Amino acid sequence: MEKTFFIIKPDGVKRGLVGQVLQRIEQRGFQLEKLELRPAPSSELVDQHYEALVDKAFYPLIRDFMTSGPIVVGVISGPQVISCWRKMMGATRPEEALPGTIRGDFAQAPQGDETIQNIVHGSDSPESAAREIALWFGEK
Ligand code: IDP
Ligand code: MG
Repeated sequence: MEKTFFIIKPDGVKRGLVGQVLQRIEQRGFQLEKLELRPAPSSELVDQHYEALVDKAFYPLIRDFMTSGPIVVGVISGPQVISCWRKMMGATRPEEALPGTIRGDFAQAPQGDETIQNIVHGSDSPESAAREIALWFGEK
């Protein structure tokens, strides 16, 4: 069965949205394979997770945001779970995310800086899912 990796980012945990995000996963019928509350992740781990973005000018904002507090990490499985979870998350930018999506219903538009606080992460391909599951749940 297809698997994907997800994160409830620091804004989602801080704002008390863990239950509502997990409820959507369960309501959709996806199987929870792994689920953990973790302390704020290290910069090193976040850099590895976002290895494709570390050279972008805005990357320091992502690192500061992702290391700013506890997160929930998990693995879910189900038919076409990778693309379905990304549809459930909605567009990257809160102001573009449609109502009915997690980001469209819960993410607040940016106030002040260019940080995009958008509640959730989901792997974008089978290769990313395998890499991210190994990174966050694999043997050290
Ligand atoms: P995704 O989370 O929808 O897959 P990606 O393009 O993979 O979006 O970017 C990863 C994360 O990096 C986003 O969710 C967002 O938090 C942050 N991010 C992406 N683009 C920007 C940007 O232009 N400015 C600030 N943060 C960004
Ligand atoms: Mg992405």
